[in-house]
Amino acid sequence: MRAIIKFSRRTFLVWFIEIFTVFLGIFGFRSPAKGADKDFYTGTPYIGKTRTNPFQKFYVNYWKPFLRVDGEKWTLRVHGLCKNPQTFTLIQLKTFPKKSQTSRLKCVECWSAKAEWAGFHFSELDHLAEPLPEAKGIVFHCADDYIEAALREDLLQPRSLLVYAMNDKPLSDGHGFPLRVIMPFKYGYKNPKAILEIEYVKEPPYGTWSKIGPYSADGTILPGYDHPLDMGGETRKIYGGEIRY
Ligand SMILES: Nc1nc2c(c(=O)[nH]1)N[C@H]1C(S)=C(S)[C@@H](COP(=O)(O)O)O[C@H]1N2
Ligand SMILES: [Mo]
Repeated sequence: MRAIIKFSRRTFLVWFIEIFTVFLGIFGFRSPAKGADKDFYTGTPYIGKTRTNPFQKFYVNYWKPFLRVDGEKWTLRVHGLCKNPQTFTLIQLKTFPKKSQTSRLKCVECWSAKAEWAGFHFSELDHLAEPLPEAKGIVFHCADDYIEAALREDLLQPRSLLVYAMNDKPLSDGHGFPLRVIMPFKYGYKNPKAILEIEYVKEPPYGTWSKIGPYSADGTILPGYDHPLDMGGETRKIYGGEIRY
């Protein structure tokens, strides 16, 4: 009974936020810049989600439609509290030692799905940027105006990756082309997609979701339940941290 009450309270909150955000969208507070010649990713309208993607086991969600990233023109800007602010092309990032791992992405809304991710370890970039001693946080600025942040310490964990490939293919626009974060011990919202900038800051600020919803700023996966879509969505008990099945 308790579980049912909790669930419906959460459902109510999620619904409330969705309706509120669509309302903001309608009144133009954050509509995407319009332009006939612009190529927008509109796979998900305002925080909507879809499963019409190549890996049907994942939901895809975005904060709002955004200007599709052109991989040849895209550069990752690394700046903020570091000695060597600089930009990297995708080709340059691909010269870092390649790391891949199979890990599960768990959304705080309960579903999860698993993929093989490939990219590089954050330490490669961090090393070149030379953060100042006070830079404990990293902010990710994404193409859809989504913002997430992490402790530098968490990004330096061995299972945290910056990835450009999923299941042996370049990331699709839906899953975060050209570059996203994978931190399997954190909920999905701490895994920002379509990253444009990485900024070193003193302390990680609240991200897009934590600012408006009941999502902790830290985002570590808590003990509770999971509904793995690749296992038929059956309810499974989880113990907190990275899900290992
Ligand atoms: N840029 C951006 N990254 C994002 C989001 C977003 O809205 N915008 N949503 C997050 C949330 S809530 C989840 S659950 C995962 C979903 O990842 P997927 O779309 O690859 O399944 O992406 C995360 N990264
Ligand atoms: Mo999510």
